[in-house]
Amino acid sequence: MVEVDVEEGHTMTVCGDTHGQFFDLMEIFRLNGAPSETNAYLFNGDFVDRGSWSTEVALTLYAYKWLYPNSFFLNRGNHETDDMNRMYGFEGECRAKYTERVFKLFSESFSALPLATLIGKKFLVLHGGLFSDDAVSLNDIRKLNRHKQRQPGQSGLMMEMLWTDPQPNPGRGPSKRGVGMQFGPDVTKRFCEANKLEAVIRSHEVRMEGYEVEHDGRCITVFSAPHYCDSTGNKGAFINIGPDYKLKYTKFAAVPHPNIKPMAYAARNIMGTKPG
Ligand SMILES: [Mn+2]
Repeated sequence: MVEVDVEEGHTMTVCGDTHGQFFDLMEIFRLNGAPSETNAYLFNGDFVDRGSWSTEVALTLYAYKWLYPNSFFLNRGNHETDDMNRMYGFEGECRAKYTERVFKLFSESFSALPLATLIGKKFLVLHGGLFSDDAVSLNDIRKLNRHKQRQPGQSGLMMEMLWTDPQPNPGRGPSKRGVGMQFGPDVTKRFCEANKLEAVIRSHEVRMEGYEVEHDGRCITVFSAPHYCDSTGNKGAFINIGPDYKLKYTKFAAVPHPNIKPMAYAARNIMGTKPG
C-alpha cells in the first residue's frame, strides 16, 4: 500500500478505469491539467483491455510515473493480469503493435503495481473493493507482499482487492461476475470505523454519471472511461482532493477517436463472457 498526503498548494486527482481509451485520457489532462509535481494523479487500475489504444495508455502512464515518481501513482486493476489480457485485447494489441516480448514485460511490470493507495489516512483507494472477512485491516494490506504472487488467483486478499463490488443490501452476496463477492453498506461502515477512514474509493464498474457515492457516503465509485466500449453512453469522472481532503467531482464526455473499434485486437481471442 502506498501512503500519501496532499500538501498545501497541491491537488491529488483520482481517476478510475481508462481501458485503452487514450483520447479520453488526453481529455482528462486537457480538462484537469497535465501531471506535475503539484498536480498529482492516481490512476486506479484497468488501464488496458477493451479500448484499442491500451499500449498508448499504459506507456503514457508509465512515462509519467517515471517523470514524477512522487506525484504520479498507479494502482493495479483486475485487467492488469494475464488471464484478462489474453481475453480482452491487450495481449493481442501488444503482439500487433510491438512483439510478444513487450507483452511479457508489461505482464511483469503489472505484477509489481501497488494494490492500494491511502490518501491522507482518510481515503483508501483500490480497484475492486472490500473483503470477505471483517477482520482484514489496513495493516493486513500494508503487510501483503504483492511480489510473492504475480497473478491474483481465485481467492485471497489480492483477488478481493481487485475484484469485489459494493451492493445495496447489508451483508455479503455472491458476485455477478463469478469472481470475488459483493459487500454491503454495513461491511463498508465497519471497515471505515475500524480503520479510521472517511471512505473507500474504488473503480471497476461503469457508472452512468462517471461516479457514484453509495453506502452512506463511505463507498465511492469513480470510472474514467466515458462512452465505455463505444456503446454504454456513460460519462467519465475524476475526483480532485486538495489539502483540506474535501472531494470535488468532475464529469466529462467522450471525445472522438480514430475509427478502430474496441477489442479490435481481441476478436480471435474471445473465449468467455466474464465481465471486466
Ligand atoms: Mn475492473
